Amino acid sequence: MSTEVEAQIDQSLATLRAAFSPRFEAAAGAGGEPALREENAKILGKKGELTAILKQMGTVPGDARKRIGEKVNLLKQEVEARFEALIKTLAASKRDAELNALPFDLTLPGRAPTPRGHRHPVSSVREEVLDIFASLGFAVHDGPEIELKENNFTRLGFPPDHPATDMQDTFWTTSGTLLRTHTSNVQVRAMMSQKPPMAFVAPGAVYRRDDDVTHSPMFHQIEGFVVDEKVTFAELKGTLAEFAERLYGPGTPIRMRPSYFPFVEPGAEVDIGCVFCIQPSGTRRGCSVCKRTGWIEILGCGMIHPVVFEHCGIDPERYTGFAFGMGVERVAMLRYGIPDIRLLFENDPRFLSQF
Ligand code: FA5
Repeated sequence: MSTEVEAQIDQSLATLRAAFSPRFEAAAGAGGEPALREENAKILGKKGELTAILKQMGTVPGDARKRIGEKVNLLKQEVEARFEALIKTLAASKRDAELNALPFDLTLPGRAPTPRGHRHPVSSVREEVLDIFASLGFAVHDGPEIELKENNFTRLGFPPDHPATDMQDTFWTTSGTLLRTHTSNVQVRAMMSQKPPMAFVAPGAVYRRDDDVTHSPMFHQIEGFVVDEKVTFAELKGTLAEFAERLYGPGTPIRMRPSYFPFVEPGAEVDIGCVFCIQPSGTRRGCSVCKRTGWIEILGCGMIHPVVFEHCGIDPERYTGFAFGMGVERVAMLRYGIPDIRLLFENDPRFLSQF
């Protein structure tokens, strides 16, 4: 009886051994991985064929059971190994198919590259100007846009009803503060909070009731100032001449015309040789931009007035200093040949994309 069972089990094992691999291959070929797994479960699963054979083992006597047990285990290992190998083959061929498939349609028309953003011309010019002054030893100083009347006007020597206060036509807030009309407020704040020597540039937005092709109600200035013992007008001129050459090119001349600002004495306006009508010979013909003069004004400057030093707690007997202030939009307009300041604030991509 037991030999009969043993022979029967042997037979079943032999049949299964001959069949499992072709069955796996057929299943994988027809239905891929899911079919292969299903076929595997039919053999090795809880109700699988090999499991059923194992259950018959109980009826086999001791020494035969050991022999058959070994055979069953061996076959189980063969089935598992074949199954794993086929799973790997399927995964590899799936990946090959993915890699070989064209990921895009070569016949589609190309897509134009997305245009890259870039700095606004006012920002580029501001950075350029600050870089030049940084290389000349100036540090950057910040100041507030909402300011006290004292720092914007009084300490700078504007008498209460001075026409300059009117001239600058200020935006006042309801609480009695104002939107600064120039970056000269930073001079005051720096001198009140620290001791000389100092060399600063102060960039920022300023506000005035102005609105035409060369004037905007909000624009940007860069203030520069140096305070130390024995600072001279010659140093002011040398600094600005160096700045003009670096910004507008070698050989760009500057000239200084006497001018009045309450916070400097002497005061001057600085013109640069017109960059639009310069001839190869270096002479300037005169054009509509420079109003036929060959010169364009770029900034105001002067030696800091002793009264300003007094108002800020700095000894005017010991210290002298110079200051200058330029309009960044004005510098940008000259740099890029922009005829109307309002173009700089409209944010029209057709305009901005040209820079
Ligand atoms: C001043 O604002 C002085 N604080 C400059 C200064 C500083 C003088 C230190 C002496 C010592 P002014 O008002 O001229 O000066 O303005 C300076 C520059 O700002 C002008 O040269 C011009 O380029 C620019 N600017 C003036 N008003 C406007 C405006 N409404 N829109 C655009 N730019 C302007």
